[in-house]
Amino acid sequence: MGTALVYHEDMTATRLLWDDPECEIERPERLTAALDRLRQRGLEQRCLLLSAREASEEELGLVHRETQVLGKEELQALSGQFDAICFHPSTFHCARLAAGAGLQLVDAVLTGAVQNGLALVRPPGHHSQRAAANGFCVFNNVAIAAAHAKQKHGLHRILVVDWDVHHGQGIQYLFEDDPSILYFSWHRYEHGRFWPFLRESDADAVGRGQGLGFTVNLPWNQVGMGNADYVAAFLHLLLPLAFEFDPELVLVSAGFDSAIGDPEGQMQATPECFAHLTQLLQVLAGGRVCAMLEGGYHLESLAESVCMTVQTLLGDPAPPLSGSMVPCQSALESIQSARAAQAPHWKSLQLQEERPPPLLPGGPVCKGAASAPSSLLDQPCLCPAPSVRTAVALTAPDITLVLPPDVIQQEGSALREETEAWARPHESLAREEALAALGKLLYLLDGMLDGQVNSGIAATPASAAAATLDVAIRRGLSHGAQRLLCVALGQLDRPPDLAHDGRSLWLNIRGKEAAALSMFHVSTPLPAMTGGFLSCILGLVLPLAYSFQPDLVLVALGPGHGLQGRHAALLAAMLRGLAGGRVLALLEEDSTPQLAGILARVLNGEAPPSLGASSVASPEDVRALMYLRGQLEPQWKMLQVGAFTPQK
Ligand code: X5A
Ligand code: ZN
Repeated sequence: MGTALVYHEDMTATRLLWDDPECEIERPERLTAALDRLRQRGLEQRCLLLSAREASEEELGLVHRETQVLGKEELQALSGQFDAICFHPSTFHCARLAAGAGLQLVDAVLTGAVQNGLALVRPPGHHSQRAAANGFCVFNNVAIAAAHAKQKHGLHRILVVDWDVHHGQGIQYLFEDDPSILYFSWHRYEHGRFWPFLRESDADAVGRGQGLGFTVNLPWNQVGMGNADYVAAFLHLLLPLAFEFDPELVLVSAGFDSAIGDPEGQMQATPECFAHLTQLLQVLAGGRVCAMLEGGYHLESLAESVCMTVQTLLGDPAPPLSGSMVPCQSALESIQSARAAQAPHWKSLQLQEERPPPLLPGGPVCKGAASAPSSLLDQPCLCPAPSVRTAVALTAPDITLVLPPDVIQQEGSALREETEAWARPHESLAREEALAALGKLLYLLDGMLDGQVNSGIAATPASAAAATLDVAIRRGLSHGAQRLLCVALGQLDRPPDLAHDGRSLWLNIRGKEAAALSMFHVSTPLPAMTGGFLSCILGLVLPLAYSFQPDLVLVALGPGHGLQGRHAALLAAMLRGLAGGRVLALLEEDSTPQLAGILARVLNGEAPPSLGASSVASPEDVRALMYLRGQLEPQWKMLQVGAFTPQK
């Protein structure tokens, strides 16, 4: 399907003509630095290049009251009428190109010409208001694109994610009473002491009238927010609402002044974080994501972050995040206050705002903070990009029909003697079929551990699923994986003699009750409905996984896993954010080719199908989640959502 890159070099023309320390950071080099880096990395070449066109008067009129063309001498005087604006003779042309680029991108995505894309534009847009330029922004590119998607394409639900470090108050004002546009913005706020110094940037501004709950503000009250804070904000605030909203299109106000090194933002998130944010958004709206550049003033950080975003739009797996994944106290307070402000308007937040239930009686208490493998967590788990993104080692011949051309069908098997040696302790692996399947799995796993293959799918007879998984875990740990995450669905027991040494984290989703037997051995019931499934993924699986920072993920759909195809696809798509996408899915041999096909496509970078309007999590699902959160939060910090202290 592809990724569009919309650009026009004319947008480098507008620049500062007089001294102005506030405006000087918004320079033409922002675009050239980003574009040069995209070229250097071979990313531009992989995109569909679209040359930006000017937006028409009528298109600008979707959002703006009137536009005027001025002579040069009037520009400086006019600039003085606005906050943080410096006009140039070319500004209007550039601004019309910037707005036009957004329109082209939305058209390309909504007509199916591409799956997603990025518009590399100047001037930025999200501060611009109906009749006022503001904060380097002339026309509100994203708002115009949203209005156009509604008017020309008939869309009813558009999610706007504003990850720029400033509050896009322009977008908020334009859509504050519009329930068809869910606007999310995080921003440096410092209790109102940071530009644009607005009371309405705080978490309690939630929209008005019909639009109540469709404005979501997450104010950062301290600088220095990093990867853990940003990912936590997505998992615990944005994504629950976004899934409930079920957008048809995602627009991103992609400002990179929220990245490390930026003089405006003063934040700490590394460029890789934007790969993760992008990947997390790609599970929405069938993957229809249109990103438009907003701020970003540190050229190096900007260029890298743009590359990360484009690379992820192209379907490459996100590189592992560096640094410890522990959100800071101030971030947790902000996330909690935004959740509290939104809770009246969103079912997915309501149940979770209740007091946590007491610990289940008689359950074993989780211990393990002392055994947290801090030294292991410091080790980088970097591997060069594998030549094969996804390989499939299956026996069913009709699988080829549903696979994209770049997914490799693996023929090879591990050596017979070696396979037998691994199988020996397991009675269930004695049968020829089981042994043959194990040989294929071992070969695939070795390819992944050697760095030739990024992700894969293997199958096993149902009767040998547990034993095969046991071998896969051991093989992974003895052949290079430092930290292995195993997400096991259905009747699969944790290998009893697997050490609790921090090198593996076992998460079983099935079971009748939630239990944390140690911080590395967690079970939770499989929720029946979509709402419960989503809160399990966002509230438990991903926070555990992001805290653990695995370098290999096994996801096993064992006997009685009970997972629908679209749910399995979503789980795989989201687990792909871990371990640099090094994910091995293990299926039962009699799984449908449809299931294998959809998992292969998702592991290969395709968007999972959207889940549609979701039901609410059941009280039992919520109880299980709250219980495990209470048990595990002290060890796995990404589970924290703020404000609630687990009972000791
Ligand atoms: C788009 C953007 C920032 C304006 C800052 C004014 N604008 N001090 O990042
Ligand atoms: Zn900004």
